[in-house]
Amino acid sequence: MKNKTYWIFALLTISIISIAYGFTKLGVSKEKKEVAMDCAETPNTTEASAFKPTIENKNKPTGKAPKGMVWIPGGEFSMGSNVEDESLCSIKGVTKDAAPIHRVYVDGYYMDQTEVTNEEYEKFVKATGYITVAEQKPTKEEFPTANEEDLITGSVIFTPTPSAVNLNNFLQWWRYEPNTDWKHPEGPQSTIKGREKYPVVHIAYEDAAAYAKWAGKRLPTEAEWEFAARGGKTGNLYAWGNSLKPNGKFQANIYQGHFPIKDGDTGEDGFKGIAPTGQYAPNAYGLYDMAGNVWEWVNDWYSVDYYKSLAESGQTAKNPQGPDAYNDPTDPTQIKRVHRGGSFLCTDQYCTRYMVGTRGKGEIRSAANHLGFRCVKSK
Ligand SMILES: [Ca+2]
Ligand SMILES: [Ca+2]
Repeated sequence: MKNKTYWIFALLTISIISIAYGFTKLGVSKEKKEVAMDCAETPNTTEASAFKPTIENKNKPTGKAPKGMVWIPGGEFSMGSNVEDESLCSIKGVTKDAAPIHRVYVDGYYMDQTEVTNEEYEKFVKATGYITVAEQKPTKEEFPTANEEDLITGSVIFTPTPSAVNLNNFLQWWRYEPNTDWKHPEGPQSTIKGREKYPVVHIAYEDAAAYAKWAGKRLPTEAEWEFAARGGKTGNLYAWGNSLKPNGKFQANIYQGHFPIKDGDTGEDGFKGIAPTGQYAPNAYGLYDMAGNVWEWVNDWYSVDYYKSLAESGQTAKNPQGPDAYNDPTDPTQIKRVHRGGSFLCTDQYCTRYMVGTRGKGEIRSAANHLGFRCVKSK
């Protein structure tokens, strides 16, 4: 597997993977990366007071919401996360890019209730003939040093390891698979037959944006995504509340068990791997899977210090559109936008980004089998 092609694409896709697991680059010590950690189910919430109350707008549009969408009233809220809360087991500060908590206002909008599904994406492709990035042959311009025979279409797939591994190198459980794309989500022999209601995956940023435009919608800003995910509540850890398993029941499709080994995912939440959309209760706005299942593209450039700059302004940020440019010092050559919500691979052993205030990031032309999107529409 570790031939030249593999590494070319490992490089191509490194940021999308590091998003979900970005702390691999944050210098976490080896001792703390041992897999069988004893993680608290619910992180410390004693500092939640940094959140001020959410104030929803009162005005509502007349008429019905577009099919499959719900009205999100917008308003003023506290955005971001408390670094001390957003821990990876005992490793603090892994999501420091989501701090500090700062005040934001967004206008109201409609939002898709679910992640965009395969059948929805198929309608778009049939109507337009659109070809996704994963289906496009990589070019010499992108990879000037690659051999011609190594430039093949494909995407990245999670591949469990045969046995326990140290979690310091995500390339152990991700592989570039040729001829893999949204129609072949688990590899060239797989299809989306029977997966019509599953979220579309292997979607790069431009693939998501193209669908949104065709549908008369757009991708949410990061602020819109988080306002919606919080469901009008104030300062919760999750889209549904502060307990990961209220009454002992999981509320999202994430990962339980020993990550990332073969048969390690116990599926205690009802699903090993990806699930059809809408299998768990919606949040207070009627949105499904705002935590887990697949990561979701939003429109903002990723900048590690964007929240800091908004907070330092001392003002409520009005309809923030993201920073003017991307900035990720851990990976400065990769052009990235933000992902939100975590995926079916997020676990308290390794990626807690199903927490509602936390952030992900991804190289804009990279995709994987845990990355999709949903759309919004202005009134
Ligand atoms: Ca699961
Ligand atoms: Ca999701």
